[in-house]
Amino acid sequence: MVSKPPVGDPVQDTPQVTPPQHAAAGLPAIGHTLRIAQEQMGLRRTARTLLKVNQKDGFDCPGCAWPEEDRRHVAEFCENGAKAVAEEATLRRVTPEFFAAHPLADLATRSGYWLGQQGRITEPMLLPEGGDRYEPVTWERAFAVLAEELRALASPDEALFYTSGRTSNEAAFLLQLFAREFGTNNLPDCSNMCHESSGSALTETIGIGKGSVSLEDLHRADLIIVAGQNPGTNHPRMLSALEKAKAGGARIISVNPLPEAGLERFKNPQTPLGMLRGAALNDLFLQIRIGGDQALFRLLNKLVLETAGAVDEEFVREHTHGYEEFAAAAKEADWDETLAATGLDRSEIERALELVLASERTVVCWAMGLTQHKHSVPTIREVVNFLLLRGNIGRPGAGVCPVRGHSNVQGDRTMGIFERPAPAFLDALDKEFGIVSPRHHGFDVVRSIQALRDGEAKVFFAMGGNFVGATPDTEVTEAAMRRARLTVHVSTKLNRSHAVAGTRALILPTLGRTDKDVQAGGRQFVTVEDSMSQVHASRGNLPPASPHLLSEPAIVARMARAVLGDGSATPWEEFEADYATIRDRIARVVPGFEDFNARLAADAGGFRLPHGPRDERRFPTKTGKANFTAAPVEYPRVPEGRLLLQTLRSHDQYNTTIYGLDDRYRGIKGGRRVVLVHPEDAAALGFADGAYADLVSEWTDGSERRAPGFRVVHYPTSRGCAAAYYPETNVLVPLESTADVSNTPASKSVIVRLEESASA
Ligand SMILES: Nc1nc2c(c(=O)[nH]1)N[C@H]1C(S)=C(S)[C@@H](COP(=O)(O)OP(=O)(O)OC[C@H]3O[C@@H](n4cnc5c(=O)[nH]c(N)nc54)[C@H](O)[C@@H]3O)O[C@H]1N2
Ligand SMILES: Nc1nc2c(c(=O)[nH]1)N[C@H]1C(S)=C(S)[C@@H](COP(=O)(O)OP(=O)(O)OC[C@H]3O[C@@H](n4cnc5c(=O)[nH]c(N)nc54)[C@H](O)[C@@H]3O)O[C@H]1N2
Ligand SMILES: [Mo]
Repeated sequence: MVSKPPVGDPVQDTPQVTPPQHAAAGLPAIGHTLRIAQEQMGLRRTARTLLKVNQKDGFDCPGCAWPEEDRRHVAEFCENGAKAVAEEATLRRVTPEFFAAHPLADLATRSGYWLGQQGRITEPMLLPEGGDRYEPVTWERAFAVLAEELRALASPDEALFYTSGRTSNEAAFLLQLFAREFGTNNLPDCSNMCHESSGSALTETIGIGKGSVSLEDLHRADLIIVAGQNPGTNHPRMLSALEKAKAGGARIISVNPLPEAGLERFKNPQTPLGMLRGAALNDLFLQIRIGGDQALFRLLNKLVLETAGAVDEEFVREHTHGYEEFAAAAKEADWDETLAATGLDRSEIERALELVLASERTVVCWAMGLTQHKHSVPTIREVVNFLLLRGNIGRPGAGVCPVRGHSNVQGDRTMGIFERPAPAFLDALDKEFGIVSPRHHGFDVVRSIQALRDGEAKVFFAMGGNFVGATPDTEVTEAAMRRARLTVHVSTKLNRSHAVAGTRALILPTLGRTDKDVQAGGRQFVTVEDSMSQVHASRGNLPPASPHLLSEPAIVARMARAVLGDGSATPWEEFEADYATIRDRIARVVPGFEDFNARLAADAGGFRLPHGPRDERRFPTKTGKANFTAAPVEYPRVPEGRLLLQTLRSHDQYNTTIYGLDDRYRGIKGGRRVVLVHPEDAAALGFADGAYADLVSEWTDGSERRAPGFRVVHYPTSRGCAAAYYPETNVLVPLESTADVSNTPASKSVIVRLEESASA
């Protein structure tokens, strides 16, 4: 295997701007995919990996959580999935020599893009107390350090175990088991920053925090509303499902402050005609103000209530609770207030209502545009009200569709990665393993940062992800992390979190999805759960990036043995040798996984987990029915001269992993420090296109945060709103600015002012 040399820091942020595009995918996407893949992997590896993505005998794409079609294409991946694969299967390597040449202080000056471009980490590394750089260590020593620090804690609750959503079911199950045997529910995860608001709202209203639709339902829908989601970049394979739905007669409404190219027109790379012409997807584009969605759905609900025969009365009577109170609140919805909150015209809302009333089967899809606001939970509850009114849950072609991010973020939750576990789950776990799990709740992401900041937590362990890169209030978070006694990152690649270390720090390099995993019990596979509750196997086929890597399950098993020692009766060694033995335990603890191994053996495509509302209109809520709710309508109030900033993804990134400096569909090239502002707002604030501005956020306690040097781009976003990329703008999001109930950072509503920039 030929390693490629690391690349130098190419980050010269000089964005070039051309008009945004009006169609997604198609030929440029394929060319782009192959170029990136070959640069990282070479030709042979490119063919070897990309043909195995999402195949039944292959690995699950490490990109998004969108499900696979039952009849798969030869190439069942998209441009951005291919980039995620190439990023992991790269031939570049980060070796002990690399760490010798780059002290911590040097790593801390590098961009996230540069760090990621250095390649796969090859050996475990330790930053010793007082040391200025990471040094190679043996795995034995690494686990001994972990054991030393964890055993020295005054309470197990001084340890934090974070999980990012790529972790397999098997590794996740072991990690939560270890944490609970150790004695804590401190299991924050990326979900806390992502779909936690969806989980909170859905669990309360329909009794389960997961989506209720399958791909088949999307194909059969009459109306699909896509609110607060940019599938052209973040879930490109969803566009095929939307195209198919349209071919079957479905209408699509997109609700978004930005005109996203993927929702305008889709050029399907899997079909020849699609490549040429493409299909128009959107029937109606509601260019909403940031945070206006609850008001929009509330008014639509009022209008449905006022239309004779529009409410599914039988469904409401048989299956729901709280209708009267909700209907009374909805009747109060006010046109003028709604128009102010949404920035829409009356005629646009009337057109939406026509489409809603014409549909017998409606699906609402959403992602971060709905989940990352102060009032996200009531917003999503209002979406549920909207669907319940016309009986659109638990019948074919209809339902709720929160579109998940990370490829196994939903599975990790199912496996018990949750700081507020259900008592029934802990009971089953305790019974199976003869342990006593703590019953008090643990810390979520934001609480974990506060605990580190305040000295309440001292050991931070991350199963993947980039904690300091992904979390809000970067300066506060980094200072908090540096107070830790020990920080530990189980990682495939370098990122910012490795450069922000506690007194001691460990980097534990691990196998990725694409790597072949051989243990004492032979070749292993793992399992994942997609956004539509389908559980299936994932099997890597590449020689691992280095002979020193351990798999994630192996790392947890060895950590558990080192920390718990003879005190644990759990067969950690057996779990490490043969993951089927982990699945046997999952089968006995987690409902829906009965005969786990046998069912996987029978069909590598896996099985769907049960879902009461979807399968039999059974709603496992406190009332035993689907709950209507009646929260007051909220929307952000933005002071004069300020903008409401959303922090979002470009086309060339996967969360904090930056693939390149372009955002092709939005017409941005060669730089990421851009802020998209409506031309008239920019003019009113005195910023020409091409001017440079500092973004200064203003928080209710009077504090301010600054992100300097953003090129102003005049862009057709909704009035009063702005957009800039994450993670560069995380510095602007106050730690305390979170969603009510779910505590998710409000990354999509940051009040900012623009100041002329000194650093053009
Ligand atoms: N290639 C790629 N794929 C990814 C990821 C990636 O980074 N790169 N990330 C993965 C992860 S973890 C996740 S969670 C998903 C994220 O998938 P998305 O949620 O699509 O990601 P964002 O870029 O945050 O886009 C938010 C969208 O919501 C819109 N929006 C913002 N505020 C509002 C609002 O108030 N109302 C409405 N109606 N719309 C609003 C924005 O304009 C934008 O279109 O993607 C997953 N897939
Ligand atoms: N401002 C703002 N902040 C946000 C968001 C936003 O929209 N705006 N979105 C939020 C959302 S939705 C999410 S999900 C979070 C994402 O938060 P995280 O999941 O923590 O972040 P990622 O950038 O996805 O993590 C990337 C790192 O994961 C590691 N990695 C990759 N593959 C593997 C693997 O197979 N195993 C292991 N062990 N490690 C691996 C690599 O080292 C890589 O650098 O960010 C959140 N933060
Ligand atoms: Mo996410």
